[in-house]
Amino acid sequence: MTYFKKRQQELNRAHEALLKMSNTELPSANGIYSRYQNPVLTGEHAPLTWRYDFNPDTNPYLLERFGINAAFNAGAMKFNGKYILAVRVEGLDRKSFFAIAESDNGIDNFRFWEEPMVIPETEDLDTNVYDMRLTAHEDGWIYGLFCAERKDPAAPAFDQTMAVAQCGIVRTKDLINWDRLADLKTPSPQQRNVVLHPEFVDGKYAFYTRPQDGFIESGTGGGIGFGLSDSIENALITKEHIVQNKLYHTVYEAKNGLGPEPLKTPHGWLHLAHGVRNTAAGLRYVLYMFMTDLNDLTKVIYKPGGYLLAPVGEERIGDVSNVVFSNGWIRDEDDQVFIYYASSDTRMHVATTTIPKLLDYVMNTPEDGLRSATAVQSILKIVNNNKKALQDIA
Ligand code: M1P
Repeated sequence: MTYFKKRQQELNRAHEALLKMSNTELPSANGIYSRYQNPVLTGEHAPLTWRYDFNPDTNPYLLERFGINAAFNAGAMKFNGKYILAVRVEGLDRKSFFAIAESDNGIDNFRFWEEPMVIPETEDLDTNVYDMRLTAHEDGWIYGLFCAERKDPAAPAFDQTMAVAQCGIVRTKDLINWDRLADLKTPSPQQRNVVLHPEFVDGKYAFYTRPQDGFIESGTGGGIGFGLSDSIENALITKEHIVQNKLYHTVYEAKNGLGPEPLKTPHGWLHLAHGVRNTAAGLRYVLYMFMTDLNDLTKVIYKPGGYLLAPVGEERIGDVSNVVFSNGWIRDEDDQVFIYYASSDTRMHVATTTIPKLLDYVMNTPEDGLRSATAVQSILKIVNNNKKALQDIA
């Protein structure tokens, strides 16, 4: 057998073994959700046909021609009975693009479709695109809202880092053919983490935004915002209302941003978001939840204190360490919920739970009293309740 053939076989064998690897639910310590043993997607899951030229004449050593660095921050939805992820795939060249991966059960055997997504551009060409949120809107379209990043035209010649992030919008009916609409316009110079609400509000399109002064630093801006637009083709928000602000000495002290589209329940809209705080070791990203009123989307009615999910073990290590980030979850017909989250801007994981468990968590976890003394009071309340509860059981 030739060197080429042998190497091709070995590449195929290892890749198939990775794609067919099953996942195992891990015991849940907090009872709220279960993690799984393996990531559901990594850069290594990218099809070999994207990465290698399999023509022995043009690639006799069968070298990798287009390396993939990471697969993370995926939007999610159920489509034609499959669990679909719209993954942020990042090449070795640091450019991200989107690609769909699907699985039959949502926890393992995710496979990328044959080709990455082709996203049309506006006249203002995108340098980098990432973090797509999928929304099946009641207008009948599936929307993908993502961050479109370009070099800041105001950057001085020596500065190669200043960038402007805006919200790009695409829509589709089949997840294959995507139309690009105009970028969302808002009063903020920077927008990331924009999410489209699945229902019309007062006959308008409703957006969750994240206004910021700078590309990295939130500055005087920040918080999870909310705004309405008459049109989706030329989306324009003139007034942003802050729903969830950054708050001193919380897990969202430095910045926050909404994750996936919210889930409607009889009690209110369930939201998953990320919160960021600064530490001596750099920024730390965790996931947290809150609930808004069914009739007033700007009114937070429950906000459990602290985080829902923080990076543990190998999740803590990667390209941008100490980060978990989620922009996709799927609620099944039986109210099972699949939370897709990325760790350290490197790989994708799943955590499973149910709507009743999330409701219980969001509605019954003590709020952050914002002081050490109030934390002790929260514990004492539980301890005192337990004195009676445990006596009743005994
Ligand atoms: O590197 C962590 C995350 O940083 C950004 O999120 P935010 O805008 O909230 O700071 C995004 O670039 C995100 O993709 C990334 O995971």
